[in-house]
Amino acid sequence: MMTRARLASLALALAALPAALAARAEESGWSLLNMTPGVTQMSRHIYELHMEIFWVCVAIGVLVFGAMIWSLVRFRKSQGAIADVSMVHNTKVEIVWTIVPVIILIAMAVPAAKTLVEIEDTSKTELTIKVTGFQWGWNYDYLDDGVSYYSRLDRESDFARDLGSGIDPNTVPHYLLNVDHPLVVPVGTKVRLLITGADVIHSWWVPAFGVKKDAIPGFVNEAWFKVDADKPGLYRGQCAELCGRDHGFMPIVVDVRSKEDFAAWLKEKAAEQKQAAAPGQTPAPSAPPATASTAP
Ligand SMILES: [Cu+2]
Repeated sequence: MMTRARLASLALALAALPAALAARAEESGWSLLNMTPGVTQMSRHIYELHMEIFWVCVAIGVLVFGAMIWSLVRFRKSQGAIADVSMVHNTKVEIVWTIVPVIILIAMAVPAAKTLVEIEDTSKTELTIKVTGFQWGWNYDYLDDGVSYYSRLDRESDFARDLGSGIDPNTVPHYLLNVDHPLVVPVGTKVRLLITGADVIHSWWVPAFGVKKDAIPGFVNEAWFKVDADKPGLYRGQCAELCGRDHGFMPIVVDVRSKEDFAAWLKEKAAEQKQAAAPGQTPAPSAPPATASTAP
């Protein structure tokens, strides 16, 4: 029999296990197999929810398989165990194995619902960008500023991907993950995306933001993100809905800048596009240019 003190220390050790394992995983590189916490508050909440549920599953797995293996070993035939064929119904046990899972499910539903509500909360956004998925690229419209441009696979990747191009893809930086014109957003700002599709269903996915939303023709889906103030940089994603021949060739790059840099960029871009659209000049194309492909 285990003493009370030993049980208490075992419980303490078990409680500290997740944190200890997480630290170990971080050191060894095994954490790369896990979901990443990302760079937004929402992605962190999704990560925390994922870890909570994961440890619940681990505990259930250990208990269920533990009980099963223990019973198999303890009551084996060679030790003279005789199967009990008379116990076909036990009300007490049935009540317990109904109530306990219900409690576990409710305990998991509460944090899950909280996170879902946060994901759907597009109130109080500071910047709205319309994202339109095309075969095969993305159009970004800064609705309040009249800035609109098309973002597609960068030329270098595009040339290298052609059959018989003679270019070694390993020599192309960020092969198939670079675009010509990234989406530019400011840090520490709640950005709302209005996501739609122009031809078939696409999906705008940037894992570090915890955002993956379908771009469906005829529908406008909403998503939002707010990148941590101390995490400017380049973040990459891809179309996550099989959308045709070049589905694998429509990456996403988000260039997250400081608020000042972003404001300067937006001003410059707006002036540039205004000038391009001025009378006497060729108007800026509102539709994306045809995807250049050398495929026959
Ligand atoms: Cu797509």
